[in-house]
Amino acid sequence: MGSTSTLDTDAAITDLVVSGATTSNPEVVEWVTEVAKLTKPDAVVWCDGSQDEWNRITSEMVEAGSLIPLNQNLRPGSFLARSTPNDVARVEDRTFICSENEADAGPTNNWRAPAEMKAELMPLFDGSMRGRTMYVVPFSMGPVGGAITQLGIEITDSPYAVLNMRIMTRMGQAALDGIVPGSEWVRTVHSVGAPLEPGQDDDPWPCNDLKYITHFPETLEVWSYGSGYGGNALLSKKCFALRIASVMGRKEGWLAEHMLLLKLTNTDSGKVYHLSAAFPSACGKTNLAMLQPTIPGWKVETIGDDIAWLRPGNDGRLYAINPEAGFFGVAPGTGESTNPVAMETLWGNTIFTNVALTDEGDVWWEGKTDAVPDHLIDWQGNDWTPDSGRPSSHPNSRFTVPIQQTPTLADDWFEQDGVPIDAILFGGRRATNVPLVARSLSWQHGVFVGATISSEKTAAAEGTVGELRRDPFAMLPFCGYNMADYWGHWLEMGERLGENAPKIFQVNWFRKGADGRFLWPGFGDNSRVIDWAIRSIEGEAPGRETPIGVVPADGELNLAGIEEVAADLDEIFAISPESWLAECDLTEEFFARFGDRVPEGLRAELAALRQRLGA
Ligand code: OXD
Ligand code: MN
Repeated sequence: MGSTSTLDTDAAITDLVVSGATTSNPEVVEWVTEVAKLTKPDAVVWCDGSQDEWNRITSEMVEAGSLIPLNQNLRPGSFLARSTPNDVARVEDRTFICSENEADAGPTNNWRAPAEMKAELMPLFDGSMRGRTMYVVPFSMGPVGGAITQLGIEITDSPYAVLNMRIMTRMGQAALDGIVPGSEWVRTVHSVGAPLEPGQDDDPWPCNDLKYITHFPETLEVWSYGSGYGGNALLSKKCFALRIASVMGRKEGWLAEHMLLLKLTNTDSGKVYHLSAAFPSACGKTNLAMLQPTIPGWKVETIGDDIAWLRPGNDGRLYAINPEAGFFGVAPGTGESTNPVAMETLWGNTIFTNVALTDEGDVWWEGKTDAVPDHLIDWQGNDWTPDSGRPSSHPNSRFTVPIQQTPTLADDWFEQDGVPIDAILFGGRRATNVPLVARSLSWQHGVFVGATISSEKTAAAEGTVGELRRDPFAMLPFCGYNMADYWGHWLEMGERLGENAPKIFQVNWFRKGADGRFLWPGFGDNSRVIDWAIRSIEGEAPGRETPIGVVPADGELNLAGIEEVAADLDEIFAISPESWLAECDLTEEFFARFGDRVPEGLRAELAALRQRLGA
């Protein structure tokens, strides 16, 4: 291509961007122009988040064969998308933190120098949107103008990503209007990496075998290439709201966490509490976010199921928002019996991805109902029967649904400046050692607990203290900087909050008995644990001190209606000093990975724990 034609192309592209621009902020227009000149789309659309826009994009995608409209009587306003089998989940080995210094990414992240990564990426993005429409998606994480809220823009060539972003964020003109010259906002660029030649037929799910999910925390940028799926493509979620935001929070004195948020109302006193909770994946976070208590005395309402941003307020307490506006939940295992609230939430206006299609034009997945349909079209578009010998839906199949459809949504989700947090729970999936609940002895001890959360991988590991997978704060794949510095930031937050700091609890719903059976019923009965935690904060359930924290004293845990569990309480709360000391050795090994960046306070907690265990 000669220089004249490049100039012509650049001028034409600039015109495409500028003619449709819905902001006069030159910083935004220049950035969008720059990305368009690089990626060379055929068209540019500035999204406004309207229903008309949704209708237009869904119609175009149905026409193109990328979305299947579901039966409007059974699942109004809803669609099914099927990805290709090589694009079904987050790709952690292709996820990079590109800080200037490798040590700032830390040993738990893949690192690349920013200039080196940009040099590798830019040739891929060059022309990557040819033959496609480039969408400019402005979005707000949190209520526009809120004290904890942040703004961003995603540029994407995936209409599927646009639709999902409209559900998952407050997307549209109000967010764009909030991005004023000189303000801080996050720039995210996404391309499926599948340019089209003139006349070339498109794939229903375009993507590239080569994938890059890259984060530039010092310049607040995300560049994602090659995948159209979930967290790889909806850049507001894990990329911005966790990896980039965790770095912003450290610099600016707040926290970006992989936590659900709950509102609890004591129906006798009317007193309201708020709780946040971090759990690694596959620990029932969405179920807890939609908890239906099995004991009287509490009303439990949902604020968030995945991400919380927390910031000290003017009164010195820690305030939290759910920065998202939708759920991107795992479908399999979500069902009438396990999570009726989620099933009600999914009545319509939902995008389903990689689940099965019923003969009636509705969706189905493993665990949705006890009865299994006789015939389905599976997630790959093939006939399926119960004898097929394979699941009908991909294990990581998803629903994307507006949070405002949740029947148990708390009005607090709308709170402009968030809600004050009373308690923080840290949970893992542990068959052994970790009791049902224990209150931390101090904020510093609670940070130690969060830093050492672990799960036992397989049944083979049961009964031993080996084979622990550490997932500190459930942030292992999501912390945008050195995990040890992150622990230090949490310790500093505690110093700043002082007396106002929320109380920290360790929980474990998954302890098993010597006979291999789960000791605790879980699900709605987890309300009994929360009930004890709140009463312990109020001083009504002082508990019993053990080496690892304060556990419920005899009679403090409400077991009305599940009296049979009383027989297992000794096992549920058993603390074996030998096993715990062995676990301390593993913690020391784990800390050693971070060298001298581990905060002194956490080393002190490890030493104190060993001492309490009688070492
Ligand atoms: C998620 C995850 O999808 O944590 O929320 O992986
Ligand atoms: Mn998550």
